[in-house]
Amino acid sequence: MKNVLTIAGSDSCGGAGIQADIKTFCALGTYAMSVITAVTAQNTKGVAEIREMDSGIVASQLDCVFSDIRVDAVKIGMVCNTQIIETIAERLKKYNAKNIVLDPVMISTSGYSLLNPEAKDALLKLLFPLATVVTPNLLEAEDIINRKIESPEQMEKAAEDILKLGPAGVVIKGGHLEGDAVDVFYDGDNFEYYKSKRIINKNTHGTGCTVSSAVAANLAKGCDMRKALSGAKEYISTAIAHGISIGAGHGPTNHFYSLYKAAGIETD
Ligand code: PXL
Repeated sequence: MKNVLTIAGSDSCGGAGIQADIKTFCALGTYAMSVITAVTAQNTKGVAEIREMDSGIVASQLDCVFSDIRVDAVKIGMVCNTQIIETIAERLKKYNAKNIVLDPVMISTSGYSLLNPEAKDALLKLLFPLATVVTPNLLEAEDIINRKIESPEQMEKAAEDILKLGPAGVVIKGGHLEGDAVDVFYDGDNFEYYKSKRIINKNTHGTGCTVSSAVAANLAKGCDMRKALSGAKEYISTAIAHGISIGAGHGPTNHFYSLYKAAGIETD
């Protein structure tokens, strides 16, 4: 079995962050480990409060995992601040981590800041160059390149610019554009398009976390990048189509749809 590590924040309502990542790793048949950067108090309606971990305990969690266990892939989500980013970058280099999927989490869908705005530079300078692939959504990509993206052509140009920051690959998730959900991947050689029908479902909490974790799990299992991305797209499409209606706001996606279905457990 392959081992996958998430470095991210905890989501008390279980749909995003660490919880989404662990569910995804397990659903895709890998062993899940977690380094927690922050605890968020939130539900389907939004974020109430955040406590960032100090960078010492982040370092210690990383040391414990990497000094003992083979890590086949790493997913990075919410990283909070410059000190935590510096710690993660230093440890990932020290341990020669591979298959690093970086989801540049900045603002939650409900509008709450998950990255100190002053830490954006550190995220781009220290973590982007270590990434096998970065997975911004349209809004995050706009924030990274400081301009609007309104068409697939502009997504390609944005992917070129983001690649210059040093990751080996970039996938810009176009779910926020109108029409089909089209993701654009670029690795400096070719553009690849990943299309899926838009699924109308309000239960989309944790979608970004889930996709990036699925890519990490697939890379850990030895898929090449194209297979990892297409498999992740397939997994998230099913998880959104069968999203779970809990709470008054945006419920989570359904990480274990196949398992629940096989067990005869009603989730729709
Ligand atoms: O989807 C971004 C995200 C990442 N990490 C945590 C979150 C969220 C969104 O709510 O709560 C912990």
